[in-house]
Amino acid sequence: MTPPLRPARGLLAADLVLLHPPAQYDFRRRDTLFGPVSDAVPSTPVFEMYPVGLTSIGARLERDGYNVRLVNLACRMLRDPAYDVDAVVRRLDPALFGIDLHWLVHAHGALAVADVVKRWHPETPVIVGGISATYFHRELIAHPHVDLVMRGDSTEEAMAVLMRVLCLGGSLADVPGLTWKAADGRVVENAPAPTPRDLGATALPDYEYVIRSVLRHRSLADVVPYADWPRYPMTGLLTSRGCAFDCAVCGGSASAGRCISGRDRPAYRPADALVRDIRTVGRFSRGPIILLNDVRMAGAGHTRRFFDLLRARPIANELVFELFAPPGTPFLAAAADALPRFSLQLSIESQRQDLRRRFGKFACSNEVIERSLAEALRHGVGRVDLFFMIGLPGQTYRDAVGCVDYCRHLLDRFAGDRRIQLFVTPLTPFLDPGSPAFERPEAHGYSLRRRTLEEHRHALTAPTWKQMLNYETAAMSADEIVDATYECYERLAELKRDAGRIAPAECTAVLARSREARAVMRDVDAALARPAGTERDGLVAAARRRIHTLQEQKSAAAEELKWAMPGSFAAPLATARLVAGLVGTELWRLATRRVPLLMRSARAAAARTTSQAIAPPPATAATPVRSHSEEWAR
Ligand code: B12
Repeated sequence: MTPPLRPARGLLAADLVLLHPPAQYDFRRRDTLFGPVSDAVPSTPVFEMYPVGLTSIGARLERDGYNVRLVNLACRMLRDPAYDVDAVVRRLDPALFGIDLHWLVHAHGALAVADVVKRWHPETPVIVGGISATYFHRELIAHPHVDLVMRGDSTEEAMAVLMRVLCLGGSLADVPGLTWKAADGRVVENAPAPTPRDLGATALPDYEYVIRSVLRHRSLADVVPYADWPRYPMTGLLTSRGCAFDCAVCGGSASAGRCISGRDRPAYRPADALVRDIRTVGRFSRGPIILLNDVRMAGAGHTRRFFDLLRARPIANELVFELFAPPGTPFLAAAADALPRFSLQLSIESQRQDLRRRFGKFACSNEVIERSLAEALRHGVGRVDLFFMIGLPGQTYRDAVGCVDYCRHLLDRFAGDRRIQLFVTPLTPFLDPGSPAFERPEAHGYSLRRRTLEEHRHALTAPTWKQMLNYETAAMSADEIVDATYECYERLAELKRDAGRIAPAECTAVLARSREARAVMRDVDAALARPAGTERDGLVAAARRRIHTLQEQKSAAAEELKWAMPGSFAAPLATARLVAGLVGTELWRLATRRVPLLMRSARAAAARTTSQAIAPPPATAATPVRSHSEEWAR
């Protein structure tokens, strides 16, 4: 069907505005015990980091002359309590609004932001995309404020087609991977877009787009990836889309990729392009760069070329490698040879080899892991972060807390070498949709407490992370997962205190915080066990007030995860040269791409005689817009 034409207007005006929502929309008014939900990432529980792909969509569309503006609403709301989303959205007037629902933790925020957009711009189409949007596209399209869902893990080309249809004319039926509502209310699912085989044309993220966007919209705050970034500017680069591993609980695993995006094998960023991305980062940051997804998945030739290029022209930044199997000596030697400093992140998940095998990663023996650690230390690794997880398939309470004993063993074996950093976090809040365990819970020893998008959206308004959990395991109830988590936190803090890694006062603070969290959870449980009514609401509200204080104290684990940032920003001259170059390319782009697009768009608008509105959804299919106050008592 032919949607109404929405011509591109103005040299600098945005045609597409991409909004990144907070996980829970009204987090500034609602006290929630998020506990450890974001302890393993730089974000807060608001999950203010936007998907890297928003920048690659921006970069791709800008090549065709469109202007794409990115607004990290989550981060702005977090950093400024007075930030008024309604006022900001009201002032924007693009041809299309995009909202990411990449991570399921944004289920509440994404739909609430769609409501805000439609409040001020009822005629402007709203598109939602990302891994979770793809998985739940049928449920999502039934929402009255979602007009379009873009499916797939690589949507740059399809978004270019969609923008052409909206701004120059054409049919929505021609947009690959689009789920949309036809004029008669029918939901139409276009055939999926082909999944690209490599990422040669796609930098993830595209930092040049980000810098151009800052210059054009004169706002750094809109694109900051997480709240702490200005103080702690860590950068990341994604080395692939899709994964060669098939971890039981991962929504980005090989089988999840097939199930969600129809991807049959990973697409890699070629070594030359990856090294170019690293050098681009090096022109504005001297901080560490983390390479996400195991760079070795692309094969030995790719890894060799990667290190050869870095050796040929050395960089100044530390590289941090996320690895899914222990590194061997050749890899470590190459890294030590090519880089000024390198570090490793290894999520070994459990001290038990059989559980690791069942999980799908680090299936080797502990001895192999430890030999690899010894080699890494010998090759001068900067630090090695070792992660353990609670809530694994087949893992009992004893296994879960037993990881701390193994941590003690590692400290003994490596004589307390401070480069080895130890972390434990629960699988929280959700078992990922599309993961083998979500799709076949019984086979993997899980039972699901929630399945639909609406159930997850509702879970995100719960008073504590225990009610949010969407799963239990055959070996551990939600209560046990929570208890094991706090016991691990306490024991690990004591271990680190005994090893002289944290001050006694810090350990005491962790223990006190953990005790208070357990007590609040007990109160919430007792309140929720009562019959619904004002008494119950009052008790939950009282517990939420205690949570307010608890949430304000920062998590020790989140702080330890931070890297030292020696001279985080690059030499001013290098940055100035980069910026000057980008100003030049932006002016050239406006002249050679934007102006012709504006002319074509104006001609298309003049030629269009009839238009058809994007139909409202059929009344029966629509999910009613919920008032957020009807849920768990505030
Ligand atoms: C890299 C990564 C991260 C990075 C973040 C990178 C980033 N900023 O994007 C880090 C390590 C910080 C991270 C954190 C988290 N992650 Co993560 N992460 C991944 C990983 C390894 C790769 C993701 C990927 O391939 N992206 C590339 C593609 C798929 O996405 P993209 O390029 O960004 O976007 C394209 C499309 O998705 C789509 N799209 C996305 N958004 C939108 C919006 C619109 C409007 C449109 C049209 C299209 C669109 O178009 C884009 C361009 O083609 C996957 C596992 C895997 N192998 O897939 C997990 C994964 C995505 N993460 C996951 C989770 C759960 C998380 C956390 C919530 C974990 C936690 N509790 O802390 C946090 C959330 C952090 C936050 N938002 O603040 C789950 C998600 C499951 C689910 N359905 O919810 C995954 C699948 C697996 C896992 N368990 O780690 N993650």
